[in-house]
Amino acid sequence: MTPKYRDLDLQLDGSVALIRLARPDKRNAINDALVLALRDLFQQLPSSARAAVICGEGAHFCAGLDLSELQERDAGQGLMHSRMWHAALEQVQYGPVPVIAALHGAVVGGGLELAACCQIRVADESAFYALPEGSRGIFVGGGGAVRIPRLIGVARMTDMMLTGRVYNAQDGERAGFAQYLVPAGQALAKATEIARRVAENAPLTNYALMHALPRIAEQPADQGFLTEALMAGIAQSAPEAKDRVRAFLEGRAAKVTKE
Ligand code: 1HE
Repeated sequence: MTPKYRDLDLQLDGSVALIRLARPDKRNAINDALVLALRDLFQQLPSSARAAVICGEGAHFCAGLDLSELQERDAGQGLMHSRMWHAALEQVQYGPVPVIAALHGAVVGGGLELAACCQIRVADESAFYALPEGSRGIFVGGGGAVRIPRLIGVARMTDMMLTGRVYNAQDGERAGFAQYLVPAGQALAKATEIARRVAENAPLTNYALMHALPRIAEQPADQGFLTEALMAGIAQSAPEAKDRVRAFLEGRAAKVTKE
């Protein structure tokens, strides 16, 4: 039986977990209950899942933080609220399986912060990206200050927050928000296709890509080379890696081909 969460729907399709933000009346705005549900869901993902897709119900992926909960918090409560988002989105980024975000409509504020912690982003032509925090008199608090510059650079993020600039889907793909751009209405299908492909990888390879690569990228080069070598040694020692290499050498595995 799959666990149940309020405003968050989980379905298993073979080895792919499909996770849907399900608050369409509020444009999937993320309130405290939903951020905690995200944390719990990723902590308790069924072990049969080898990849996940996250998408939003209705016309938008996610309108960000639920602004109706942004009451008079003092500085300490604001700090703890942001740390709660960090803890939840940490479970998404460094959870058990790679996560592919299927983006459409608004991908804004905390919704963009959620998208930014997924390993792959697929956007359709209706997607648009913004950080309205700047206009609301607040700051990002869901890890966006760390993750978004790694996608698009500090200068673009600063511009978005200072001026309220909105990126459309095409410009957003060029800027680095999404790795794939598809026609309107096709983001979920493409994300699911990618997730099925990712689910076939050796689990240790997926683990290395999720947990080692982003950390290696943050290390000084001499430490990064050593971490890479340790990860490479572990990955290649797995029986599954040996089987896959043997299959190629014996002509039983696909070659690399152009699209
Ligand atoms: C909301 C929210 C929300 C919609 N919190 N209730 N995020 C923002 O500043 C984005 C604010 N939202 C919007 O700009 C628009 O709603 C959208 C572009 C996303 C969608 O527009 P639209 O015309 O489809 O919907 P709508 O009519 O604006 O909204 C429908 C309902 O959802 C309406 O409630 P209703 O009771 O009047 O029907 C809206 O109030 C409600 N709604 N967005 C609460 N965000 C960890 S820190 C992160 C900090 C942030 O994310 S700040 C950025 C917040």
